[in-house]
Amino acid sequence: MLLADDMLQIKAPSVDDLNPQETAEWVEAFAQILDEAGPDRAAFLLNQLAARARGAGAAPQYAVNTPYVNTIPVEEQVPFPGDRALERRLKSLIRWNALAMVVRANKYDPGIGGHISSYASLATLVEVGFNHFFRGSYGDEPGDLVYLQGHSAPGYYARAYLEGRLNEEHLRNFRHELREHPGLSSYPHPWLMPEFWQFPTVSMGLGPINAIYQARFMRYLENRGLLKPTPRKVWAFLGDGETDEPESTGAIRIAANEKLDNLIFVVNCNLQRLDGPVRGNGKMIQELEAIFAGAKWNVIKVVWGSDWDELLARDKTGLLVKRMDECLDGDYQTIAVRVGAYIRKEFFGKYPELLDLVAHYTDDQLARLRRGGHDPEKVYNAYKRAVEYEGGPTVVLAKTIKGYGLGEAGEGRNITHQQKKLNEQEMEYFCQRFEIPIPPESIHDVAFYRPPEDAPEMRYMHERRAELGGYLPERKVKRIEMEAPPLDYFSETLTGSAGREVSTTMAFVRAMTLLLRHPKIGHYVVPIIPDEARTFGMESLFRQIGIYASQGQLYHPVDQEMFLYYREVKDGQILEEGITEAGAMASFTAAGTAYGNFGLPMIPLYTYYSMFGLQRMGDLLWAFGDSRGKGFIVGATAGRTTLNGEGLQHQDGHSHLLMSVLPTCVAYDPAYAYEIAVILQDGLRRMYQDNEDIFYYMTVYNENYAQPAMPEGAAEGILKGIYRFKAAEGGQATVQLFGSGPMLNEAVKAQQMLAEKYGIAADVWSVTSYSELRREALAVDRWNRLHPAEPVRQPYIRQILEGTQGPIIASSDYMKAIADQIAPWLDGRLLALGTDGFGRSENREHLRDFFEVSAKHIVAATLSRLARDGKFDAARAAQSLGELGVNPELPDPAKR
Ligand SMILES: Cc1ncc(C[n+]2csc(CCOP(=O)(O)OP(=O)(O)O)c2C)c(N)n1
Ligand SMILES: [Mg+2]
Repeated sequence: MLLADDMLQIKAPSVDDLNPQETAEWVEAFAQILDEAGPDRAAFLLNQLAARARGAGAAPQYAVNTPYVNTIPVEEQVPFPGDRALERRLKSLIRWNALAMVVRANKYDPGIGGHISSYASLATLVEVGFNHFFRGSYGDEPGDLVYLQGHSAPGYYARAYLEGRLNEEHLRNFRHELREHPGLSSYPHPWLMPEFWQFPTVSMGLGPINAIYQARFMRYLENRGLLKPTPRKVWAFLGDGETDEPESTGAIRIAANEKLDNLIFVVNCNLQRLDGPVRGNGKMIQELEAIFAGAKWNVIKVVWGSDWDELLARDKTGLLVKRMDECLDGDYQTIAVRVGAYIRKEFFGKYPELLDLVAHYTDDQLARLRRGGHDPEKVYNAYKRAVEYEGGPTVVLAKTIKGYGLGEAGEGRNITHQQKKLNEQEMEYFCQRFEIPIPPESIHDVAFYRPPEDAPEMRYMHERRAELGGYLPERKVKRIEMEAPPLDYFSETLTGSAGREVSTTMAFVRAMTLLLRHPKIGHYVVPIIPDEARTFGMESLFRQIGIYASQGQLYHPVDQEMFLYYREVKDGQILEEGITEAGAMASFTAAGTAYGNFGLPMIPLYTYYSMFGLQRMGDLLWAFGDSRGKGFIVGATAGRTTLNGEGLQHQDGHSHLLMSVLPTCVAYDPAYAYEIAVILQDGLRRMYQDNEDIFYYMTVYNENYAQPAMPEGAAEGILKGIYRFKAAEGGQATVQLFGSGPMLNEAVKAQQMLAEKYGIAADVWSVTSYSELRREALAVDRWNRLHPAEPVRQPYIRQILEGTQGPIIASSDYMKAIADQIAPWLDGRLLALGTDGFGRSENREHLRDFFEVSAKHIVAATLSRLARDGKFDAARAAQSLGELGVNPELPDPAKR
């Protein structure tokens, strides 16, 4: 306990004590300093000694751990300011209603699920927050942002029920979202309950990483003068099991580096996850302390309740702390469920002195010694310190018992996570233990209970929330009032490049630059890049709008003499994230939901290396959709054959397939600069002018080619997903060539080859979005299915192709399944070419040959298909393959 404040404990040296008397003198001298000059001075001296020792090669061994006791000593505690009795009453009622909600749901709908035990362990941790800390608002400014542990949702519903924000029908309809009455979703889902839930936290690990970047984004908004600074905090409640997800701890350094003292993590250390103990053989709180302290977080451990204070005070030899330190989590879990006699024997009985220490305690008293996370006074003090702490983030590690209060029904058991049914005896026990005033027959019915409005606890609850600025969780969204710039605003990208060869990446950067300069909305734009700005040709933005750095630029940049130097500024606009696609995605989430959280219509444009982005952050994207996030995601260096040289792990030929599964994602694979401008403009209109809760995905490539001017009237087709780019010259086309991204150029080349070499007329179409075409067609099909007596409707893809002839040969830089999405509406005419299989390190020409998507392969596929259709001589088609340089006997690239 010597250095609890310093968070460093010097481990016993590994050599034997050669001079015990000398050691004793040193320890005594130190104790005297501690007594007379206080812990700060003592720690200072130790640090001085340690520095000297290190300099002399006598470095002490360090462990980033303090003893297994509370960080805040009793003498530093402040008294609990609330009404303990009323708060206990409220908490008990919430406990009951949460439990009743799950038990009832499963009684009438077996197997419907729900969780009891997580909230049971968390109740004190969140209730102290609700009664004393979580701000609903700061006047007319938004208040705290609280990420609640997802599967403890019944507890928040139960509180909202007491608050009168939900009614009994809601509670009865927990997990019955599709029935008559308003239902409650299983977990926090803003998509499903847009006025209640703010943050979808249930996929473990996403809450913590999103909370970190949320806190940072808040600072970004403040530093850029877009948001008034207030003492608002971001709170994230997470499970101890959840901390095993890499996302939970993977970004904690950022929080410390950015000095996010607006961020508080609370880890509910009930020592259990779903199957069993989190660290049966270890100590989760100590492990987390080391990780967070090592990352320079302020760590506050709340291990023991007040009942232990007296014992610890009498423990003059440090033996009790030693026992606390050596007892493993697996044993703590066992102790939690056993009777007092067991605890006496197994925990205290290890040392006779400890048995003496508790000799005057009854078994009952021993069994009731509480853990810190169930003691409001300890929790209050931890939160108070966390809120007041300056200069960095805080983590509160609170020890609790999973299923607290469930008794035999599951307190601390390994099965507790999935306990959803309690028998009547168990429910009676619960009601007794928490003094729930409902008659026995109502227990049988699993009735909910809400005291009359004028009951003291109800008045207290409302008063507390009124004082803290309103109820939580709540999602209040003001309509965005923004006028999207007209398409003309991007006119320079619409008129073509006059033969100059530029990539769509450059075209996108140009369009983004124009947007950044827009007088009304430019300042809302948030360019987000995980360390590839130079790859994408965005470095001019460094100078133009600066890289956000909360502390400015404290060093002389190596390239300061250059015009485009690496310029970090406090009010910089670019979020340069470093190599973390997940972190960048969390920033994108904070920015893309700022319209809801802060009433600021931020427009994030997140550009990443397409292959690395999506595969890593799929779950974060799903949560982004759930959060009703808006913005543009740009997959750059796209395409399995366009990104040359890089190879298998770099070449993306499938992100469009992955993106197609996200219900609110509108995905495009544009070929030309003007298509990008049309998509960007319409995205701004739909998301920020018409307030649609959708987001965009667009792939851009690094192949340079001449950008044509926008054909008249193409905009509608670009947005719907297809338009005729180049009709056949001279005569009706007998073949239709579809192309996307740079492969549209291959289709144009193929069109020319077909005409010149084989006298075959083909139309060329630019397909900007197979997924949008499919969605529209599915919607039309659905309408037709549900209205069998009405005249049949045609999907857009059929309307646009009406009157066209011949097979359709589609080529893209993506897998064949992308084009196959619209096959059901093409009457068997579609032949898709694509880049299925692993990529290779090669140049574009060889890659396109290898994957059979180049112009010559499009020609070969056309002839082959025409031959099969009886429209072209089969022998000549076979011979043509040779002429074209297509070797039909090569192995299938999809399998190589
Ligand atoms: C990514 C992910 N994997 C699995 C689950 C399923 N799951 C829900 S709760 C849970 C156990 C949680 O344990 P812990 O984080 O310790 O929380 P506790 O319930 O103990 O408070 C699991 C595995 C999930 N929600 N998310
Ligand atoms: Mg747990």
